[in-house]
Amino acid sequence: MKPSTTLLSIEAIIVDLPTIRAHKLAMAVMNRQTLVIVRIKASDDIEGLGEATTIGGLSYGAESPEGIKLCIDQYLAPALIGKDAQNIHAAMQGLETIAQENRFAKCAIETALLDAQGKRLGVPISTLLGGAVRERLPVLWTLASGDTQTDIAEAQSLLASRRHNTFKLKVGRRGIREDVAHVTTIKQALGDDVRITVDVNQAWSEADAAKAISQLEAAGIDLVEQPIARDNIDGLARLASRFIVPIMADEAIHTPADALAIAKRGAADVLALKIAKAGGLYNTIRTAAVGDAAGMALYAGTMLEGSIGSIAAAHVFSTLPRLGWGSELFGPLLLKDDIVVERPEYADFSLKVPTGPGLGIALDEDKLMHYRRKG
Ligand code: MUC
Ligand code: MG
Repeated sequence: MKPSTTLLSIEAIIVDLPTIRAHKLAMAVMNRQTLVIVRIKASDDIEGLGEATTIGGLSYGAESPEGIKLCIDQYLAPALIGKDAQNIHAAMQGLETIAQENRFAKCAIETALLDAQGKRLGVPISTLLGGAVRERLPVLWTLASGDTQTDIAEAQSLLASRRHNTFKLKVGRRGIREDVAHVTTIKQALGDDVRITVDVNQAWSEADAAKAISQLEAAGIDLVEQPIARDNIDGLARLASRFIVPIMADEAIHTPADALAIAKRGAADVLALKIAKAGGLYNTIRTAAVGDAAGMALYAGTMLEGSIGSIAAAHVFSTLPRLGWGSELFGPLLLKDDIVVERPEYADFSLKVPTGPGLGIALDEDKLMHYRRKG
């Protein structure tokens, strides 16, 4: 049967936005964030938006913003034009033979298809996915200025304004002695009621990790994220069995198959799920189901997306029955400006999941024009 609604156009736009301060991670220092915004148009005139965003060019993963745009322009868009805009599973399955992996690019396309379908049916994406079980998501903030006193002041002001009460510290740029001192000083300054996690972004050797984690555990740190290289799954398993403090897998987990491998080897207590790593919202649900069934706790992670990507993630994470470690969907707050008309709402230590059709957010065309990469 011929579909009644077909895809007419798919555009991938690179957008560069300045950050509010330098964001220092083990593998990159970010003074701006680059988003790839995907805009689809269907034959019924309905538009959909999606976003593919990574961290530090190619320093977090194998897809760069420029590569994502090329993948969409050259391969994914031509394969989708003329296809049924309403059959999202069929559209995404068709892309599997066109492009191996390239999950960030596929995530942006699937998000845009879901946004359009939600607008078409007059329901939010969370409803398309079966319904939200929470209206707001707890959201932490990452302290990553690189300076201990600046981080403490930043945390104290965010606690006072009730925006965040959990903080993730980025470590791994310096030696472990300095890192442990930095984390311990912040933990002591903020007190026992404030949850502190650390993200090493794979920077430590297994021996350094064992040494540092024992000190962090003694200092009362609540969780350690991706301490060692992502392919050292056995090493992660050894750390997870050695320490009480939960070990979270981030770079080591993308797909449902990764979740299964980690579960089989007991390589993590918590999984950092991200819509881009999974290759879309439905694959996030599939990955979550594997982790959940294996008894691992789940965490709504971020690639520091802007508002479109963060809200897409908020929709899917609002539907998961269990989300033990809350979320870090603060990406829009790290940006000085935005390309949407109304920025996401953060209050009471949480992010509101929009209830309007589709994503429930609209593009600011002037801002998009201003910040899109020229030339
Ligand atoms: C990561 O590795 O988890 C998440 C928060 C943040 O500051 O960086 C990201 C990436
Ligand atoms: Mg991480």
